[in-house]
Amino acid sequence: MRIFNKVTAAILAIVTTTAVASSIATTFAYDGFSSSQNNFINSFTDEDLKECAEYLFRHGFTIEDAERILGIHESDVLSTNAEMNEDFYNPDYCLDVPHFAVIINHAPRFTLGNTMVTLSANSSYVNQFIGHGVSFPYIDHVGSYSTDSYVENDMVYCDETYRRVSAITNNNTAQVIGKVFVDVNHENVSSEADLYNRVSMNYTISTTNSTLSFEIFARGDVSHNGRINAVDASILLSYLTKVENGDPDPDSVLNFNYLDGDNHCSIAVNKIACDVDLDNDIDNNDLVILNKYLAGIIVF
Ligand SMILES: [Ca+2]
Ligand SMILES: [Ca+2]
Repeated sequence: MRIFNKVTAAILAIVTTTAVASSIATTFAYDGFSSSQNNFINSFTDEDLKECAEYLFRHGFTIEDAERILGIHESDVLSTNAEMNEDFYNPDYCLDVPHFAVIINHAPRFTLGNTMVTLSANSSYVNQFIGHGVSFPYIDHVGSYSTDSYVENDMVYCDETYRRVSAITNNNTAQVIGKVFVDVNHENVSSEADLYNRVSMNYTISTTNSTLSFEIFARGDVSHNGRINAVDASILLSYLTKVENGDPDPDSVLNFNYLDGDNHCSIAVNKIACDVDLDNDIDNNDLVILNKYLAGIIVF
């Protein structure tokens, strides 16, 4: 209930901002911030929220940005938290933003030799696949990657080949090994769940100790619940704040359980979704871009 609690705290805080800011015992003046910024920070009683607000001001976000990202003006925030048993794939509609398939290796330490993955779909549902290398989950990875997209008999395909790609030493948690852009034909795909069901994956792997699977996410949907809103920005903000502050387990904010009782490798999948600007890294610019999207300044 981590994010839910934060957002709840944020909403409660804004209701009583003036009174709370002037009376709570833990009010501090933060070096380098304006009095308005200090009042905003001190409007939160939750220490994690204070740190998130400080992060935003250190990185040049305005108070208006901070209010939006922390969910204060999002009336539907409380009903859109994945930790409240949201669907993993929304069954009602397909978001009109770019989608990506991520290929997940469930035991990366055992992956040696070549791994070959083919995604396929009927061309009435997917116009094309475009493969992208993913480097940051596999720190210190070695090996090579190639991709090939083609069309045959009303089917679109994407062949992904990973040669001698090895994972972090002794790392045996699920990792995303690759990312593929899924060019969705929105006229025929009815929902996020429908899109997932229209895509198939086959693979071969050189060892028998590991398996692969795939998931599909929409750009900006960090929580993978089929909605893009302040919850996603709040999760990304929490992750970035924990990384910058040296928290020992920043990945914890990306870990969710969904309506079907599975967490769907949520840390691995959601971490890829945190790369909102698609530059193969997770940093402050991802939050800048997501904030601009939420403010209606840009579209994905
Ligand atoms: Ca979301
Ligand atoms: Ca990025």
